[in-house]
Amino acid sequence: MSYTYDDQNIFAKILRGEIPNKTVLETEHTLAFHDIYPQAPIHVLVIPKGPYVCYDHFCQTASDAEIVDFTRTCGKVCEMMGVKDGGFRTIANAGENAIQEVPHLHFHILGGRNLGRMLA
Ligand code: D5M
Repeated sequence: MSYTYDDQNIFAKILRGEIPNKTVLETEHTLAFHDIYPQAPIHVLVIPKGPYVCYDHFCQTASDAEIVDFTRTCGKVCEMMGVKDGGFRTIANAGENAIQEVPHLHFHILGGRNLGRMLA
């Protein structure tokens, strides 16, 4: 499957500094920031800086350095936000069926409360 990246999406604008964000952690290839509509006491979004629509696009085309940096940053965010002990959930919506609203790959990291069995 091939993907077309829309550089006018809101996370592209955040990465270009055109709109503000509450940054949790920034690395060479990755940015983590607080979700504007938190669904839990801890709700952080982790995004690669490169133009990737979704996880599949990222896995297919990102460099190993970007993938390692992104993965490690997710882990560091969990540590920084103190959710490792109590537990947390990581979600990446992709495409229509998952109702992905922003077409730039993002991992949701949710924690700080009992999250129930599944998010519908
Ligand atoms: O989730 C998209 C998520 O992006 C949703 O939880 C709201 C969040 N969002 C939207 N705009 C912003 C800004 N400006 N800052 C922070 N968070 C934002 P999805 O998985 O695509 O449905």
